[in-house]
Amino acid sequence: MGVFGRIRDGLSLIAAVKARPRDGLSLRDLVKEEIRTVFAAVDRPIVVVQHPKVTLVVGVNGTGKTTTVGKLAHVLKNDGHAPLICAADTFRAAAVEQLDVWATRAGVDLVRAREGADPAAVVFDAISSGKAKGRDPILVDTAGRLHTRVNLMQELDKIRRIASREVAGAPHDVLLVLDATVGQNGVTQAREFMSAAGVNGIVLTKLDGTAKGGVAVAIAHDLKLPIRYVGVGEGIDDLVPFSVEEYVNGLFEDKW
Ligand SMILES: Nc1nc2c(ncn2[C@@H]2O[C@H](COP(=O)(O)OP(=O)(O)OP(=O)(O)O)[C@@H](O)[C@H]2O)c(=O)[nH]1
Ligand SMILES: [Mg+2]
Repeated sequence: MGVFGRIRDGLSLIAAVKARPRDGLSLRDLVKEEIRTVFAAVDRPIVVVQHPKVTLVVGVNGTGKTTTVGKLAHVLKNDGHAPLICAADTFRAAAVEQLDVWATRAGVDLVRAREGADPAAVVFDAISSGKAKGRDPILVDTAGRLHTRVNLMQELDKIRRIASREVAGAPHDVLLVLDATVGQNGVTQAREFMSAAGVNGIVLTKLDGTAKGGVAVAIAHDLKLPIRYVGVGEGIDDLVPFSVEEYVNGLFEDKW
């Protein structure tokens, strides 16, 4: 599949490329330049007025939320931060156990509650514990949910309300974890979670497979959301900050 196939939703991108003066550049270079422009326009830093920073990780079932929280704790710890993981997926005991394994791997503490507890209450506990122990940021893993499940979306709302009551401006970061293999469906998921859960950034997982992640351009272009990290495997070192250059080169890896 050619690059234009991968960025189907980027039709206006192609129009923009056509409108550009060629200046002797190849079509490929013009497209690359246009894609860089799209990402540059949405690259804005997160302002944290009050600490600890609270990062909420959300998304539909099985996209890689829990794995991402574990890897992210590892990345941030290596960067000199002291993260704390909060297990706000209280539906299944197995979910907390899975996160516990990741917390141990990353060498960070986990705040958990009994199975079936109110996720917002666990977030409250984690923020209190973070404040008391000087942990920052608080990384909150949540249960997978479809945006159509009103009660589950209200649960996210409650988590957000509690967080903002405890720390001004929290949650500072609401990361939607998207499975790159779902293709352009990701745009729909992102749009829904953006309006229902205040998503302000994307983590694109499973880019180690065949997916090229063309959806990233569409999300940045259509929804003005930045891609913060990409998941490139199941190991602890397999989360990397999104790099526009690597991404653009990846899109153009094969001949077209
Ligand atoms: N290859 C690959 N697999 C990944 C990546 N991220 C997550 N996975 C795998 O995807 C599966 C689901 O990951 P989880 O982290 O449990 O997903 P989740 O979103 O927490 O799932 P729920 O809590 O059930 O909604 C696991 O088998 C992970 O190992 C990635 O970047 N690459
Ligand atoms: Mg999970």
